[in-house]
Amino acid sequence: MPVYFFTLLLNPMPLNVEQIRKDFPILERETQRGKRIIYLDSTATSQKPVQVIEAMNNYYRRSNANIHRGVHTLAEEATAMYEGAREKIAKFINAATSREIIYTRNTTESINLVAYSWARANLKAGDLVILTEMEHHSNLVPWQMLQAERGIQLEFISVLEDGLLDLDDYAALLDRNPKLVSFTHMSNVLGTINPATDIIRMAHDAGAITLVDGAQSVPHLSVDVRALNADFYAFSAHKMCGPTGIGILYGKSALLEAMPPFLGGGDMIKEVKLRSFRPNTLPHKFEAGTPAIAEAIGFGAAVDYLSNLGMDNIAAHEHEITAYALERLEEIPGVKIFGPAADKKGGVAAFTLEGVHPHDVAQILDQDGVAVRAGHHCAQPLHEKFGIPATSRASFYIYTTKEEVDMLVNGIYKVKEMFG
Ligand code: 7TS
Repeated sequence: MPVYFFTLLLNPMPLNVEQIRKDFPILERETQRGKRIIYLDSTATSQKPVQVIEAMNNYYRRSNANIHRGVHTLAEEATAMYEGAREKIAKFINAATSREIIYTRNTTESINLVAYSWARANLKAGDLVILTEMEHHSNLVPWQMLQAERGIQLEFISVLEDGLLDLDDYAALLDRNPKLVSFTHMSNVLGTINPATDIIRMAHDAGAITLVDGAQSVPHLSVDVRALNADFYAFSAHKMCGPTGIGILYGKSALLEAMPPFLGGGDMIKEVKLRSFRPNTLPHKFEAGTPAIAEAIGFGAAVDYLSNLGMDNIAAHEHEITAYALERLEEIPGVKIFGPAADKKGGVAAFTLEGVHPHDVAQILDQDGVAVRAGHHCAQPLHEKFGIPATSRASFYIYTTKEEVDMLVNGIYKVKEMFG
């Protein structure tokens, strides 16, 4: 049986949430109605601490220049900052070398990079790719596009009623000689933390390679790509205190070396003739054109920020908040929560309220400054599986307090009153 994450957290240090909140200027502002912002939408994007905002500001104020192309002071400084951030990110997920860290725009682009470069070079008609029923659209649509183009087969590990993956179903699919298993480490709706180590080991035993969608795991858990033995691992900066516009594809260097480039242009080449080119070495082979330099630097600052807090401490804080939120939400008659119990999930509570559309719930909560998201959260097939079009979703991060959860709960009681 898989060992679930929270049983592994030993002696975490409590986060000083009051102090942390002072780092996030946005948490001090009020809505137009004069309400304090209760930000419960970090699964969509996290807020940004001053340390990240200042790192990007400083780059533009002091060191702005294009990278890799100049020998002047500013170009060298900018290049060192951009590459320094890559080193920090490599260390953060314990990659063997920063050559395995490819800057992309976001998780979505990272997955598409694998689908375009690795998959188009390695998959042919009839080849099987295994996904799960809980995937975000960004880990479904690229494979559906490849299916239409190449005739690959797609199969999906079932999600059980309690929000966990059906690993017996997975074992049966592995008998069919899959080439790739691509799955989310943590669901953005159910919050389920999937047993990634086991899923990857089983895939390897069956001869498949693995791609992990880490959009929700890297911001919230301590992730070690080498301990997981993941072949590819994708995540976004903006969900982990960093800026929008930058993400990472981690890949084992042997795989990345063998892959054709994705986008063509400047920086990704060693040499260009009128009719041919030689691609650059890793990681630059996959980074065509002027990249998001300020964003990479901001990403490095975000990694420093989270590392200083300690990822195990962050996970423990979120676990405490989530357990409290589930307990309080379950008290409310008519509320149905989706996903597993708190010890098997991250800081997400997706729910429905009987007789009220999730969008109405979100809109009424917003009147009191409580920011939750409503909709299918880019996981439409998962909602279909549970027979609902949408949920309201509250999500938690390092700055979330129990008082904010109480505000959410009070707000839901108010919604119930309004709808009789
Ligand atoms: N995978 C998962 C599990 C996600 O939660 C998201 C974004 C993505 C991939 C895509 O990330 P992006 O940075 O490329 O956009 N999830 C959400 C969400 O839950 N609400 O808004 C975005």
